[in-house]
Amino acid sequence: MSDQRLSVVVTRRLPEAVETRLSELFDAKLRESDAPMSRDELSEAIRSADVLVPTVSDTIDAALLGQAGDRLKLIANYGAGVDHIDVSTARQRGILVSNTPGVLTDDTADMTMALMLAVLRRIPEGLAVMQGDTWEGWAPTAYLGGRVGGRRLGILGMGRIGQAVARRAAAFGMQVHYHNRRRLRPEVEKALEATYWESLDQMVARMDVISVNCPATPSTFHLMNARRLKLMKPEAVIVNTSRGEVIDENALTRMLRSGEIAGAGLDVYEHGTKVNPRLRELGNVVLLPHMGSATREGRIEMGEKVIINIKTFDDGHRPPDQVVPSML
Ligand code: 8YV
Repeated sequence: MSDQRLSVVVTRRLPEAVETRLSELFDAKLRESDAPMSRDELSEAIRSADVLVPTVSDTIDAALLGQAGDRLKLIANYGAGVDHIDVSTARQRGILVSNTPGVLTDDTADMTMALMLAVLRRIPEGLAVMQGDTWEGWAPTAYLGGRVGGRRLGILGMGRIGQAVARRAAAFGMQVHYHNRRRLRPEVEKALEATYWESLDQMVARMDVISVNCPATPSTFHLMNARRLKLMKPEAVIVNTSRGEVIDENALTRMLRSGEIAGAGLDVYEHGTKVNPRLRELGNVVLLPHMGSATREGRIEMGEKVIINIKTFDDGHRPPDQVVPSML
């Protein structure tokens, strides 16, 4: 370990146990407010820190990185997705980037299933009736949804989270299909009982449920664009717990309104908190505020990963969860 403690700036409030440990190990500057940092605060942080711990709510772009000076050596992201960080520019400037993969896989996959069930089984409608005290009693034809078992699920992006969704979906009796940049190794594909589609168009056209589980990169931007959304069967639904940018939100909203797509379960949005207001008005969508990985356990484990990445770097090694542009 170096003699001087690393200056670590954390951009958001984190669970207390994580903040305590960060303060024990490093010269940690913790956030006092619940709000995200302003651009000015980020700019100050990036100039004064050896290590920055940002989250998905911070845009670490080339302009910001241009202000970094010589001090900043590591961006230890608190989260798995790094689409808000310009990893290539960071690399050019000799700044390492790390993330927290693995520890939010199961929680995000659970939420994917929760959204799927909520949309197919009309859970929000039932909830509204009970909360509004307007329930008129059981009826054979009331609140009929679609059976989950037997439905064809097409997973778009078969990384850790996609595979965790596949395992859950199989346990629900769904038929699992997937599209991915690279086909899985035969033994993995077999264990997941998943059918690979080289053509995303062909997969989309045949599925009952589409689950978006790929990261946001330039090549996945609007992968579900208007043309592809139109390929979906009118009775199909789409779920997204990944990143909003993968779906053309305006096109999806139009098609949900017109009934060309039966329903959607969304945890993430194309323009962050600026959710298309028309989406909010629809009865066939379930909207969540980016809470896919929001468990107490997961948030602590994310913090532990951040700490290991910083500590390993401080000890003179590469952080175990280093992200390099070729991985994206
Ligand atoms: C995290 C996420 O909560 O890890 C990710 O990529 O999208 C989230 O579920 C968030 O990133 C925390 O920074």
